[in-house]
Amino acid sequence: MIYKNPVIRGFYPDPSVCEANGRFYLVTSSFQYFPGVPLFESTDLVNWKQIGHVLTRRSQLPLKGALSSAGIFAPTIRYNDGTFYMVTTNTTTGRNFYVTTNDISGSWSDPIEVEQDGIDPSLYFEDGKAYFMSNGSDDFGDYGITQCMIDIKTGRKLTKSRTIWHGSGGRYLESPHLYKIGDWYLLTAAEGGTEYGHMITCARSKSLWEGFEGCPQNPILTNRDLGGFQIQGVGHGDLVRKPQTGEWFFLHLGFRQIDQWLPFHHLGRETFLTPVSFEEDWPVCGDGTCHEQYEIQGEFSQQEQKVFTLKDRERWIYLREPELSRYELWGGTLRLTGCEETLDGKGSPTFTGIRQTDFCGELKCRISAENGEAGVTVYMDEDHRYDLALVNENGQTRAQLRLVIGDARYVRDSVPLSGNSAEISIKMNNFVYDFSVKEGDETYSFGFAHTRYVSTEVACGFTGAIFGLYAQAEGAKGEFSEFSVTYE
Ligand code: 6LW
Repeated sequence: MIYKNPVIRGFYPDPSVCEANGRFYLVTSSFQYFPGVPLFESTDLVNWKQIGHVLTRRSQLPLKGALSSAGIFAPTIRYNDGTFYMVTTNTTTGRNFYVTTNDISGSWSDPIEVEQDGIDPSLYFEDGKAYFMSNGSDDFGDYGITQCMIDIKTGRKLTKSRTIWHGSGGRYLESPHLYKIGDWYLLTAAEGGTEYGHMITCARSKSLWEGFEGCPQNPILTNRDLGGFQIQGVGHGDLVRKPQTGEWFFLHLGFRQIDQWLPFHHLGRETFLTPVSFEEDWPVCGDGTCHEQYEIQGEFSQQEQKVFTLKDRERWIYLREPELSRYELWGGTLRLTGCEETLDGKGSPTFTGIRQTDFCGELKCRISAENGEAGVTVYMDEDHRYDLALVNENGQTRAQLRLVIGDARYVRDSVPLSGNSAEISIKMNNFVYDFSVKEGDETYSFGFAHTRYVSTEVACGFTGAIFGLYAQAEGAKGEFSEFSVTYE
């Protein structure tokens, strides 16, 4: 059957995958958003359903003061002896930690910290022993992929941290994952930075601690030399074998430019699936690049979710440490209560959002506002966003479009509305968002704003566009109903 990439669309970067009881589980990074670490399930590696998040409690996820694109970085998920492990870094506290569960649909433990620095931690289990690796400096000051043995119950280090590989020479050596395949320990990693030079490299050894030799074909996967090609930045991945067919794959990140020739991406880094074969015991990804579609074994059909609503609860996220009493969902209506924090800040404004997962489509929502502002924001970060809102002040309501692009701000108001409720629409394609507000038979068209100015190339960082519903100003009330995002 043929499948299309990406297999998980929208801002779901740094995928890691494990297999347990005939199913696959996948996690991705979540940065300043709460809950943290989206969790997906699949039976065929192509169709992924989000079943929740791993970090769902404040005790697991301190995000106070987390800057945009800080917080939770790349996680790794592993299954060993009946237990799931998810290990990651909270870059805001600077701690590496893991959480565990025996029930993938239940809650996860409180964090167990490991005293090793660096990012992108990973675990490897063998003969009742647990090995912890990350990038960073080891206990001898040597920088690279660094490993120690730990007591998996407590996280305590049982050995010194020791660098086992220095990479193939690319900048930002990260994303280590260790596997035993045949007689070899295979170590995969990412290099080149998570932009256009990104790549997957690997090394192998017969020993866990030394002698790792780089693959002569490194990088084994990269699109850095493909000009005029929409899929870029492929790298940071995790290997998995499909037991049903014996096929191997990388689940890895990549991004889609808004156009083959336009180097901007606003949907964030997404999750791609690339088939892997083994030649002379080295992993080989076809011609070494990631393509838009592949033909693989098995009978399945790829289902893409085209409509998202408030009912897709597992998809909705908040900023940092939300005060959940400000959010009430009744039937199809979400009621938000504003607070003093605004979208301009780095706190927890009243905001709940869902990722933009594709280029073309339309967002619709009925909004009413009281005592302040209630709207929808196309949110990349506090300094790169487009807000379409109803603003209710002194008993009068207007529709307003606010564009925030770094230091440049543009605000446009409609004439006063006759009531305090209206339908908003954001039509989108690869290049622009087109904003309008309708009250009764009257439509106010605000014109369009370019996707490129909320792209990663402009905003920087590691996240992607989120459609956020928000209420702003102390005591402001926003009511949102008939919310949908429909992709073509
Ligand atoms: C992540 C690192 C990376 O920790 O970007 O693409 C960082 N790779 O491995 C943030 O996602």
